[in-house]
Amino acid sequence: MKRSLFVLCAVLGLLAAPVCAALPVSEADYLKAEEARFDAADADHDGQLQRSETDAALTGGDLEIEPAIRNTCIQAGVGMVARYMPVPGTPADQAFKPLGKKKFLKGRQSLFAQADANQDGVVTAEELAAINQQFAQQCATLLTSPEEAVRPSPPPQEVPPGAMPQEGGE
Ligand SMILES: [Ca+2]
Ligand SMILES: [Ca+2]
Repeated sequence: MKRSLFVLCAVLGLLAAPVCAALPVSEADYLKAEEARFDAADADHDGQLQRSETDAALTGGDLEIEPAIRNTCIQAGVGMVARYMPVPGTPADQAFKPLGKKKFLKGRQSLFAQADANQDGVVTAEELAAINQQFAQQCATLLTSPEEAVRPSPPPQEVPPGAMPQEGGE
């Protein structure tokens, strides 16, 4: 884990932004920064990201997914990147529709929630490394066995009557 985290930071470090220095990040700070990144990427200021603008918004940021992993996920059709950073010339690219700010921020929020494994409202460098690993495995699996992609998620676990699960905390 330590080693892969170091490699991740080293790779991201080469791409200029001191990504790992920004972690841990709170959800509010993250979304504020992402909104600023959306505005910067929206070159023609029409509130939507056209095809030429999405790469700038969906790469970089505090919760950057390692480029090699992201590319695997694009090929596997996973996540916002697959839809809004499609491979040029592919059917997904032809079907591209501009990405509005609300939808972009919703996607970023969902990435944050997924990365925040212990749900304390903060994503640490360790949690970012873990989510990278998770995406790497998930996307590689989908690429090698595409039938997994259409399998519905398992039904929620049944709770025996009378056995009330503990909710929340504090
Ligand atoms: Ca635009
Ligand atoms: Ca956390």
